[in-house]
Amino acid sequence: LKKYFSIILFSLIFTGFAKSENPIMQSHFGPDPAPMVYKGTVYAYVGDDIPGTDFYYMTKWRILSTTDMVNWTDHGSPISLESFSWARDRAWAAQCIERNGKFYWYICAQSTKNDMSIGVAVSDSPTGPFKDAIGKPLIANGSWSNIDPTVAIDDDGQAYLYWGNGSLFYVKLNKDMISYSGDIVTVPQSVESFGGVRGNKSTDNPNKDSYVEGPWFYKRNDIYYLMYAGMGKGGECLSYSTSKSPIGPWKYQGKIMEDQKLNSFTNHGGIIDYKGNSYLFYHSGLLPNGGSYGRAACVEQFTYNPDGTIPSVKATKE
Ligand code: FUB
Repeated sequence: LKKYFSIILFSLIFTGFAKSENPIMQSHFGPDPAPMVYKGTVYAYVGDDIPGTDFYYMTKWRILSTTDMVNWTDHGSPISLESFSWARDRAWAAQCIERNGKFYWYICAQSTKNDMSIGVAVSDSPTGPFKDAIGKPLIANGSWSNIDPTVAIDDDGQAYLYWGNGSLFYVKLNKDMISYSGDIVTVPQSVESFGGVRGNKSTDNPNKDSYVEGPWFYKRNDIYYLMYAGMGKGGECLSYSTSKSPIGPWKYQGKIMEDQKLNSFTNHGGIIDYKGNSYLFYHSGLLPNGGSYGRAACVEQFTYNPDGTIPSVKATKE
């Protein structure tokens, strides 16, 4: 009996009570975390901030993984700007998704044509090797708004790619995940859908919020969610809207994570369910030498309210 008691106590201490340390990777900066659950493992696709820079001059992306939300394995940097012949700078936020055994990693970068474009790399494994799937951008139209792709596949097999800074866009991806059909749609923004309209001074903005960037699109229990970076008092907060349809109309639901002065102007998040729990990923500038251009991925566990709304989540600093 004593032996079993010790085993249970040991398990509780090292699993039940164990908590991920924030940031989840301490050896490198890794902002804009995009979690993906695949076959019992959580993968976090992140960027790579360069200490000492004064802008988001990033050159590569990294992958981490875990099976217990505590111990993270660093899989290094399987793709960089060099992986895309059309990319020249600003290796910004990205997200990976699996379809039919292939992994599609949607990235954005400044292109040689001097705009922000969205590309896609493909692999047979969640950790690579990845290669540019089409040899050119998937979304490119001379705009600087084409950043922060987020992707999800609906129950009927239709995949949607959302993205955008300031404006929010989506397209319906084809089954091959590397092309799309139909026009790029600009999502209408209003107080009802996103809490406010950025830059529109004539708009009443009772929630002091608005869509800025960093969308995270997913479906859970028949509710479609769009989490995104909204504008807080001195930096970005994480806000969200919901819909009964993958293409809206969206209903503003409030802030998930306030602008908590995490030593970073931006915030950028992702949400997953894993082993019966729900997790919010975000980033902070709290690593030594960190800041707005030295950000690292963090995670908090949370519980959805019974009606599917998301409670306010506080960032923990360790
Ligand atoms: O990491 C570069 C940019 O900062 C991202 O694309 C934005 O979402 C913001 O986090």
